[in-house]
Amino acid sequence: MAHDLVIVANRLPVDRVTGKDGKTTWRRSPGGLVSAIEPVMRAHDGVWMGWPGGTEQRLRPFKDDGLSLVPMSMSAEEVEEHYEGFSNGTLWPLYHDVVAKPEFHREWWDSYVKVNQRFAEKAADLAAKGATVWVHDYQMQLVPKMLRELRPDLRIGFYLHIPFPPAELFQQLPWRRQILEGLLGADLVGFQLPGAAQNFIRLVRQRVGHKTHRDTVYLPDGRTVRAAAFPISIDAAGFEELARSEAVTERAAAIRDALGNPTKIFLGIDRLDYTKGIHARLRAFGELIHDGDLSVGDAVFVQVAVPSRERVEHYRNLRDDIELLVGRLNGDLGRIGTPAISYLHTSYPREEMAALYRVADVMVVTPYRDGMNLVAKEYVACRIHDDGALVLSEFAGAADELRQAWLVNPYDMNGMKAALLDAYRAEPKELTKRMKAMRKQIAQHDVKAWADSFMTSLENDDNEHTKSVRPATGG
Ligand code: GDG
Repeated sequence: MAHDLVIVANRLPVDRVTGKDGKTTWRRSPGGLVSAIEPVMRAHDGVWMGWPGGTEQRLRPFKDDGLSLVPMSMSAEEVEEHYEGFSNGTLWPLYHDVVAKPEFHREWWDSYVKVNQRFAEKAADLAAKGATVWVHDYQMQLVPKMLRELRPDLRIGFYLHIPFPPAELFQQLPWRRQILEGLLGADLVGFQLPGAAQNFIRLVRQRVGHKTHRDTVYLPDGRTVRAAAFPISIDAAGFEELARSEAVTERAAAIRDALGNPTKIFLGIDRLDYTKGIHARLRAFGELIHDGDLSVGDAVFVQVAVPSRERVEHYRNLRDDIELLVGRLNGDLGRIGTPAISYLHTSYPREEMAALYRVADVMVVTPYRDGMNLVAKEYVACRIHDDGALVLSEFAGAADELRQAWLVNPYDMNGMKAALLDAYRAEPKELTKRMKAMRKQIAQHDVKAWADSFMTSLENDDNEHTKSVRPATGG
């Protein structure tokens, strides 16, 4: 069946789980992307294609909770080269300020091209005449061009969930021109922040040699491509409702109790990723205790580290580093039954996340670089009593909107310690003033507003020009 809306993403919104009885079922995967796209899918009779995880080859389209899903299989070699390799070993560190050293391997690139081509062919099969195809994220940057070659009748949008780096870093990539040209197959290329869109436009002018003006690229074939910022958000009302529920309220009280009723609870929740600055924030907290500014029992740091990309060596090493630090800090600073840091390497249902957000007096989000960071926004949405402090890295996209947070530079250890202490000591009046302003921002700019604004631009922008422009040069 042909569809009016096709969502192309590396991952499906569900994970395949095998029960104790050997039966396989689908479980909705956590995360912002799923809740962001779901309403758009329902409104447009859409279909979502992506990899369900694993290496099973013969998978059929299916429905889950009313959503039409098309699983795309990947071989073990493709998982290693396309997903773990080029996507997470090359692009992820390169696009996050080279926080870790990106690796460049020609076999990884070949696999990336092959997988993108297969996804483009499938999208071309699924889309009705004149349909809209919305391609997501860094694993799929060649799909727009490949798809346009197969189906020039489609409207194609692309959205990048992670940062887009400045030219000075992007040009390290041996395949920089192919990636830029891949994205230029779209009619609209969306980024989290205006700076990322500007980086892209500048690179297209410099490296591909196309004419650009403000947010628009003028292609020699008469097409235009617009690059603009669409900051992603969360289902703010949904989170608030969950936070207000009796079950979550009770659970929040139980968590505080279990932690020994400290005066203040600090909280970090992150995928275990080297971009998130987990190590630095725990060190800052540990030093505050060591210096005598905070005391164990009075303050506790709950750090939830959600398992992520565990087959990639860098991620395994990171886990070891963090766990070594937690062990050391608890060994040096903790008392029997009262650790300084309560560390959990696990993932939780949404209800537990909401209870943690409700119980946290100081939420600490300190990435070295982050496209947006939905955790920061979820915390704000769950603060139904307009209290609590958010300590937020200025290098998270969310810092553009959440100006009333305690903004920190995660590379500045003393600055981070001062902000943690200031947030810990803040007067209730100050907390309320800041939290109210942030809650207003999140309520007005929720995920529905994000999706509507992207779709409206994609469907209504005029994508033709009559300017005479020279053919592409550059390299
Ligand atoms: C990428 C970009 C951008 C986490 N653990 C659990 C759980 N989560 C949910 C959170 C949140 C989401 O996953 C994480 O989103 P973040 O934005 O914080 O970070 P990334 O995973 O790196 O996301 C990021 C995002 O894409 C969207 O564009 O903001 O910059 O890096 O929603 O709640 N959910 C549940 N259990 C967990 O244990 N249920």
